[in-house]
Amino acid sequence: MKHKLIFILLPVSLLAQAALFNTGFEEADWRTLWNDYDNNPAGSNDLIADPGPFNTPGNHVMRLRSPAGARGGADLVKVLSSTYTRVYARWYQKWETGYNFSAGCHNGGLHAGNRNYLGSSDNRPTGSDWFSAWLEPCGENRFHFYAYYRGMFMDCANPVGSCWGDHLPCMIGSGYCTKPVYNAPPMPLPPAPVAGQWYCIEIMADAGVATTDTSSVRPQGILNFWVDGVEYGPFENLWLRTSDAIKIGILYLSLFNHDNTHSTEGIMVDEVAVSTNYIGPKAGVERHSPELLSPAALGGKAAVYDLRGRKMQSLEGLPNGLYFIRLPGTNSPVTIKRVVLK
Ligand SMILES: [Ca+2]
Repeated sequence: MKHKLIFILLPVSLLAQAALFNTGFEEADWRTLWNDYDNNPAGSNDLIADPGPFNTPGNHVMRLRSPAGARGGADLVKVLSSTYTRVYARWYQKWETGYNFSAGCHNGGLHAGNRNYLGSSDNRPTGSDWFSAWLEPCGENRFHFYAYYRGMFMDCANPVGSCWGDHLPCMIGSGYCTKPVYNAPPMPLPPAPVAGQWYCIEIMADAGVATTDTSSVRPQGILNFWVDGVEYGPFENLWLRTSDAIKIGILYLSLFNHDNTHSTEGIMVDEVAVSTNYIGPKAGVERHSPELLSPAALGGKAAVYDLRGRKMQSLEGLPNGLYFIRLPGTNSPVTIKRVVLK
């Protein structure tokens, strides 16, 4: 007997959220919401009509495209009204159909410290200047953090030699992935995005303890991320800062390409939210790939309950009906309604 599984995400973000920023790009004066020095010119930043992640008639999204035939990028910079030790940012992102994933690239994320360090590379932050955590598929195919911070260790020969950001999780081999604790966990691997499909991306950065001496003080910085409500971290005890003054204050949505090999097609973003609490996918019915949420992909991390709240021993062999899968999350586990059709 063939079983069909349908997964539906329920609106369960019930925790009070300290919203710091929200936009669905439906504001006519959208440019005034952002703080880019270049004021987001047409051609790189275009508000376009697109049904978006929820197939909504009349919806608008922001399209970011790199300048044709050249190194460069397009971005959106939001300077929050204050700075914070822990920040969550959630947005929906789609790589346009035709996007060339093999071109060298970077995407964006959260930034702490002076905004003029945005996009910096080649040098280790001192810990009293800045740190950043971008979520991207670049160089790995699968989603991972690309992070610059005081304690970065993977490919940083400073003060003599080049210095590049850490990959978390690290999936590009033992030459780069030098600390097993931060290497790809056995289950589940983050997905590899494909063009033409919307992804719900959420990242969290916690600046941790400011210290100059990690031999006596645990730095306790944390990075974590979720794709379509599934958690792929956390990455803990990172040494992100040496000064309490370095806190998270900027959302940076970005497409950057290293050279002229990139496609005309770029990325689209929509439904952006920033909070001091876990946000989760936008409330409503969403499609999830059965593959992403299969029992095998979930490993032992999910708990299954029936409609009366009774915990089930296994996903296998359940009779036809509705079940809830509780996924592990830092603050607000996502609940998935699973429909078993036989
Ligand atoms: Ca929109």
